[in-house]
Amino acid sequence: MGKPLGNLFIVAAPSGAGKSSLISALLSHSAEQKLNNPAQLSVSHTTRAPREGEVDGEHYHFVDVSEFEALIKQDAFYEYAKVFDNYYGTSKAAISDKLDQGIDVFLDIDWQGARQIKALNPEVISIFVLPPSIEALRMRLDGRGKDAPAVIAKRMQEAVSEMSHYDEFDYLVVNDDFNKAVADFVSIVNSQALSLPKQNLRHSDLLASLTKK
Ligand SMILES: Nc1nc2c(ncn2[C@@H]2O[C@H](COP(=O)(O)OP(=O)(O)OP(=O)(O)O)[C@@H](O)[C@H]2O)c(=O)[nH]1
Ligand SMILES: [Mg+2]
Repeated sequence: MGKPLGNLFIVAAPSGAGKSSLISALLSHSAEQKLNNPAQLSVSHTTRAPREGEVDGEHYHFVDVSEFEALIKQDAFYEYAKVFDNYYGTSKAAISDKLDQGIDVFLDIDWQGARQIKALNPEVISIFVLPPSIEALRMRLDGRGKDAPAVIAKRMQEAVSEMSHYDEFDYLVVNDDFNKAVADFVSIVNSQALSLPKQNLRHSDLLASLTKK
């Protein structure tokens, strides 16, 4: 099997950096065909409880701890980690099929998962999203002033600990101006699709006809 046309992307960030909004914006660019490949977000498994409005199979596959541990035993995960007291994991199913079909797959995972995937697949492209300042992050994590200072302090501590891993990633996007950050994201994604090996796959007929003597 040669290399697939699709690219696998990891997107990680501290809570409050705006990762989910950036990924949604990217997926709408995909829907508007502004990307070279179609894009899909991989749906992880988690043992955390669904929040209001979250749909099983869409936001996550919600499972209990024993189901999750059974999946670990069956070697069903590409990677998994405990994040904030809950299990989260990316199942192997569907990722390589999608890449073979020319779909770019995005993994919204933490730094622990990013490390595991990089070790298994050096082709993966990893992007880390950062807030523009520590004050901006604090404001975004403040919970609109409704949460106790200790809760906010814990969130800040977790965010700072996630950010300490920024140098394990290939690309950094600073989310100050949102539209600029989306444009940066699109640049990273499109540039991977335009590399010689990918264009060779995508345009094999064209290249053959253009170079036929
Ligand atoms: N390793 C790994 N991490 C995951 C996976 N799925 C989600 N995560 C990470 O788990 C963390 C918590 O995710 P959620 O419980 O959905 O909470 P959230 O509100 O999205 O949290 P933030 O995005 O951090 O603000 C985030 O950093 C996710 O990127 C997974 O399959 N594997
Ligand atoms: Mg998130």
